[in-house]
Amino acid sequence: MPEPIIAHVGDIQLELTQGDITEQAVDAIVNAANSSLTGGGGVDGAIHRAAGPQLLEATKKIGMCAAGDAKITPGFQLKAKYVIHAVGPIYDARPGSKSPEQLASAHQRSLQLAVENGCKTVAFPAISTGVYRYPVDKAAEVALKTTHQFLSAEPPALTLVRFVLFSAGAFSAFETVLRQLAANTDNLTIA
Ligand code: AR6
Repeated sequence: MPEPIIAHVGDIQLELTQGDITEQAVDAIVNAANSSLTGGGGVDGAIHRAAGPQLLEATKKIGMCAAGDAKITPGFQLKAKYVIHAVGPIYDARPGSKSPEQLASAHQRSLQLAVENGCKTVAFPAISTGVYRYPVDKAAEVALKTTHQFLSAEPPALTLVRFVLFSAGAFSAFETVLRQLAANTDNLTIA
């Protein structure tokens, strides 16, 4: 496993690590859900298995969630206090597709929900880059730019945003984008 990459936006830590999001001891982990919020494969399946059956009961009560939006539940048996269920887009490469806006919005809504619920630390997977086929380099750009903008906009009361990348390929794609972003912005530094 590579060493985590630690960057800062002002006082807020922005981190990349390779690993399993279900094991994260943060206030909220973000799930890459689908709009029915009834569980699925990939990271969604792993989160539901680790949280236990109460999670499905909780998401069923919420009902649908549109692509680009997010909903919050308790984390039940997870170390995380909350799960934020974000729905990313199924990748559409056609010109004028809404995929980038929807992916950005899924991140922004998740960060807003984290702040509204008093979270200080939050972990994201690489939303939409599995079953939903978003190319990971493009998804990394949207995820990191949106997060950087959110953390730069106003003091959002978060102390840590961590991207937990499951594969070496995803970690390396996020690292490349983070280093480019740090080179081109004055309030993002890598330790
Ligand atoms: N920890 C961190 N990342 C993980 C883990 C894990 N335990 N397991 C997989 N990943 P995907 P999507 C990575 O397919 O593309 C589900 O069925 C994985 O390697 O989980 O947004 C939902 O119910 C990939 O990089 O989510 C939806 O129907 C990333 O998580 C649909 O898939 C996202 O892959 C959502 O598709």
